[in-house]
Amino acid sequence: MQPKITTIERHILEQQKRYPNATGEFTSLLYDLALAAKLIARETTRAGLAEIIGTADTANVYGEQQQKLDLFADEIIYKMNDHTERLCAMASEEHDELIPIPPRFGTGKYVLLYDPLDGSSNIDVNVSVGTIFAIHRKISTGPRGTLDDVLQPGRRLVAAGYIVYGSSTMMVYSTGQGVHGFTLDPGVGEFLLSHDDIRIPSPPKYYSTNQGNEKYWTHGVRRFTRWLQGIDGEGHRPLSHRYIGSMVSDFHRNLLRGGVFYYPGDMQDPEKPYGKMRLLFEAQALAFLVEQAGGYASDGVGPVLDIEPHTLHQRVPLFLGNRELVEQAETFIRQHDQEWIDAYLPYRNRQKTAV
Ligand code: P6P
Repeated sequence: MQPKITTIERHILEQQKRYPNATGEFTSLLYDLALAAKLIARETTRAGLAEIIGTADTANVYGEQQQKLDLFADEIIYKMNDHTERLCAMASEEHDELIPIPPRFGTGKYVLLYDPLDGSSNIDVNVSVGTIFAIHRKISTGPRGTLDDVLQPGRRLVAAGYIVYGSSTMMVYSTGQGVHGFTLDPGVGEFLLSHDDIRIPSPPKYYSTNQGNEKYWTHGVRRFTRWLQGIDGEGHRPLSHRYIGSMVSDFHRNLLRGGVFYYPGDMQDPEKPYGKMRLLFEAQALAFLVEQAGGYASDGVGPVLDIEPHTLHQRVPLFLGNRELVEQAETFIRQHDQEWIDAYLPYRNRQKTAV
């Protein structure tokens, strides 16, 4: 007997029925993201053939060379949402500033934050990449969105998700009712439910981190890594190391098999103890998802979802995965890394600024 076939559109509609006063705006916003995902998937799978491969002659706010596909994905998501009157503003990892809704269009009650193509430096070597998105409710009182609508803690997110463009294209999202995964059937161009109500499994199997940075790591992070490897006796059952260099892919594998992804802060430059990950465009969305799946996300000090953002491109150290693993990281850091904590807290607790 054929299992029930559920498209992402039907699943989103069924989720909406749980919110009696939902107006459908939110549902349509998720539809539009699914459509954007299909358009981006089409380009990423032909990147090797199209003129779209390779680097653009621009860099983003982090000084990172932008890939042509970064800009393509960014444009697709923007054009899909700039006129729908569901958003009051957007924010993208590829844009220095808040992205306003063009004055000729009305605005809505949500704000969309997104990393259009995470891990895009892997495109040219055919390694899977992903899109990350997060949706907050508008909280500012004026007609147009402001930074206040974007600089909200992850605990207030109404939805988050990612698309992973891998051996198959999958869209994984949550509206706070569990985490659900859909696989794109390219034959019909539909995302079909393939992973209903994902829960991060235990015991975990993998740890994912760039061990090339070990020389910069704090003592507590080194202890945590040896613990994961089962070294020094009292360690955890040894986990296997898997690191793709594309966080969405590493996160997706660990979500389905159990494990931890971490990109810690370090003291290589005591002025920059905050690591590499972006709080608003990467960490909040994945933290929301992993907690919805029974896991936990920390910056090494406490929950990522409780961090009060102060700037649009704020960085954050990130430990993401099975709760028992992430909490162990916090314990080792608390025991051994007071110097790093003292260097990081002033950045973490900085007051909001315009940029
Ligand atoms: P590194 C990609 O640029 C990214 O933001 C994540 O997707 C990935 O996990 C990480 O950076 C890779 O960084 O320093 O290990 O190359």
